Amino acid sequence: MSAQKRKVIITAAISGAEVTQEMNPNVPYTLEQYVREAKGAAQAGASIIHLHARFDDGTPTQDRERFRVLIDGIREACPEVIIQPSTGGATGMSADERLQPLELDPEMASLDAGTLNFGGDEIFVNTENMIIDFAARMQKRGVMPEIEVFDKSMIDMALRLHRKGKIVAPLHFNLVMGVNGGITGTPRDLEFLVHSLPDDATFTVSGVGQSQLSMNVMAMLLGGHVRVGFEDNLMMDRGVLADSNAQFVERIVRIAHELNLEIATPSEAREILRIDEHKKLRSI
Ligand code: KMH
Ligand code: ZN
Repeated sequence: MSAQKRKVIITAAISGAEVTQEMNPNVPYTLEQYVREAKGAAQAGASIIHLHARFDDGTPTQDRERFRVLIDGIREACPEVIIQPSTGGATGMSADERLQPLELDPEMASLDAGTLNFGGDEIFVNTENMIIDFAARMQKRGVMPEIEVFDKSMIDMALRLHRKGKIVAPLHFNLVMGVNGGITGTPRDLEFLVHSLPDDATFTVSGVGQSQLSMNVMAMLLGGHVRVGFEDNLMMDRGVLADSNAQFVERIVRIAHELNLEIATPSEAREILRIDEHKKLRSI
């Protein structure tokens, strides 16, 4: 009898808020472009779409109605996929602005677990009270947080808030490696973060720029899940722009199969992450 293979969840972070079409013309801005990117990624094997919204001219926005249009369009093209709006938005946005997509009752949303230098004069602000408030709003709506950490101290912050009952289990982390101002995207640092997580937490790994591929592969070796996409990386190789988010997903699928792993479908991803347990906490 053959042993069951471990399933890897692939998240596609298709747009981000910082990258532009000047950097890679395939970054989506319009509804049509978003649907193209989400559908391609989902067909290639992504079960979660991490979503930042843009207006047609590329301006990042957390506007609820723009999210509604994009989510409806993506859902129509790929009804099964889990859509995970960002509550991080772009640097400089207020908390109220960032919280808007929660009003659409998504299954998941990102929950950033600390403040970070974001390069130059940019600061990505997430005070302790903001984290508590964002988590409470998610819990009230039954939205599962993906806890975004950019450094080890953010894991400690999230676990402290978990012990205080402010962030509830099941816990799922996204370890974002290699952000300018965050922890480096090296094997040593990724191991450090993974070993700092509780045994029953799930985790996915994002690597910025060139570290995307190595961090993704290491994530699979360490028992984690994988995030790819334009938000983190625009290049397939040195000097070679990626054609689509799907291209990154396809590469991970190939490597996962070589590593004797299977790719989780959206419904398997829901089970692995135990999204339902968060849904049940809904109190409004
Ligand atoms: N764009 C960054 C400032 C998230 O999606 O929650 C924040 C970010 C994290 O991308
Ligand atoms: Zn994001």
